[in-house]
Amino acid sequence: MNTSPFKGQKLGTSGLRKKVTEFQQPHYLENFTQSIFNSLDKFQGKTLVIGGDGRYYNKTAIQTILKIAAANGFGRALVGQNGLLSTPAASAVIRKHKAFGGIILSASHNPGGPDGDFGIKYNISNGGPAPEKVTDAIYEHSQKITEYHRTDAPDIDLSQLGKTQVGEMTVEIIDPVADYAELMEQLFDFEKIKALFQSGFTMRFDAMHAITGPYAKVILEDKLAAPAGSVMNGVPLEDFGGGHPDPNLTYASDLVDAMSDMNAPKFGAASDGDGDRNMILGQRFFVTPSDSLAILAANAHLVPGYKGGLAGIARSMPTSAAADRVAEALGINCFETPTGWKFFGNLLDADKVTLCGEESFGTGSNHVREKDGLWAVLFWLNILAVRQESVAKIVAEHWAKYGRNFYSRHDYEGVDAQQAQALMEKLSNKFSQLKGQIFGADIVDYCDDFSYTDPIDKSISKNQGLRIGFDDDSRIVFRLSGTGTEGATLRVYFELFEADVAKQNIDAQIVLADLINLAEELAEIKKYTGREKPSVIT
Ligand code: VG1
Ligand code: CO
Repeated sequence: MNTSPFKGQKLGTSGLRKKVTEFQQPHYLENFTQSIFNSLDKFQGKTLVIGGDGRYYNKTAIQTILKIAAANGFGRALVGQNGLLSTPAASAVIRKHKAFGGIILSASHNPGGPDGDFGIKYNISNGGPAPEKVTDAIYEHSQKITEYHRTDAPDIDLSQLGKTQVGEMTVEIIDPVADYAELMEQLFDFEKIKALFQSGFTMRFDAMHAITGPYAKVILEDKLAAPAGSVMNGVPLEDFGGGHPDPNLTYASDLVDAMSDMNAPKFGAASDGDGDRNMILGQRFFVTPSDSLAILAANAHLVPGYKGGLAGIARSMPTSAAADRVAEALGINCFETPTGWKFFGNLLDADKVTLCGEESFGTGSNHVREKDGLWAVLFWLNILAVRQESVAKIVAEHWAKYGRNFYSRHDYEGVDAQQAQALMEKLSNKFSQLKGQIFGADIVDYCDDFSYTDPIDKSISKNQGLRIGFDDDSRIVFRLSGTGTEGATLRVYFELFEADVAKQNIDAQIVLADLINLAEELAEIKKYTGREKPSVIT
């Protein structure tokens, strides 16, 4: 068998993400795939789900992975037609077909194409991202791998539905949308949403030329009777049309423009490269992901799949505490986890939580074990169909009742990795002297590097972000991204709570200005990043 020296990579929040050109090196993908299988046990004869977000190299990688899976003894592979499966759909397929696990090819919101990014991620039998125990094992194996096993078989036709063979393994090409659409129909009131569209309600969904196009067309336009053209940029392209498939105010500017018009549709939404993120917009109105989670929780009783109540809510640490306030009102627990969906898995499996969310445009529930972009859109549509109010009104009423958690995230993308590391170290050293200090009118309540003990398996995850909190519940969080492929990305998160309705309708950047200035004072962001301002403000 072929072998090659392979420098394994410690896996970030979402598997291995690298430039396409790195994945194209001889034996690179093979060694990594074999390292995944080496870290797994007892999968002989079992089912593996494979699919990706359609980016450049997706199909090539699938052909290789199939041959390695066959040689390693998997009995069956379920592959999305044309190699497509959104991340949440892959999770749904793993669960429905009781697969051993799945391999998802995606670099999520990172740009694609021959010069873009590629990624590979392993999901376990619950449909969720491999926990750290597994990703650490994959890393260990990638460090010592000396050979991989590959069946010598011809490439298969990924476009034909039905069964075929790769060596001893049966491959089934499946409709990538069907299982997922069926699950959505079980959770949401499709009749009511359809009636909403038939009454003249308008929306725009921006698939950003990524994976959700086919899903959105079938579900929104075919099943729910949204007017033709409601889905924009709906054809998946290998390079996402040259765009950056990240649904935020900067990169989803087509949609933001469409929603800013006086005649804008009533509802706008976008998803990312692999379909697990969502951005929610009303007419000339942006809903922060943190608020979206809280609003879904507060209105869950209006949605068939959740009308029995929520077991609990979980949010990542940098996500605002808006959801905590809803949990408190509902008398349920709210868990605070590190960044990354894998930390929700145990809580969901143990029925401790029903809804989960991250400030990075991620929302989801116990229906799968990934965040789910279209699911969030359908959840909003279901609420809008029942309440018959505008997005802006629903949000304003929410703030009036629970208070508003002003929130913003500033990203400094692609900065020098060593400088970013130095910034974090210096800040961390300063932290020991900050507690009790007064800045403006506020006293530092706590400052630490977030550490998390999983309530179920008691595993500990350290160094999950530097945070400084004040006595008025405002806070700043500093983290380095674990998903970038160029240099480092510094993320700075700001939050401030305002109960007074009269002070809630102000621009967040203005309200947060003191905290933003303080972040600069404490961390010397301009000096270390060499940037005058963030690359993305959310
Ligand atoms: C980012 C987000 C995080 C999310 C992760 C994967 O990670 O901040 O909340 O879970 O991306 O999302 P980081 O380490 O870059 O901050 V996805 O849609 O890329 O799988
Ligand atoms: Co994603």
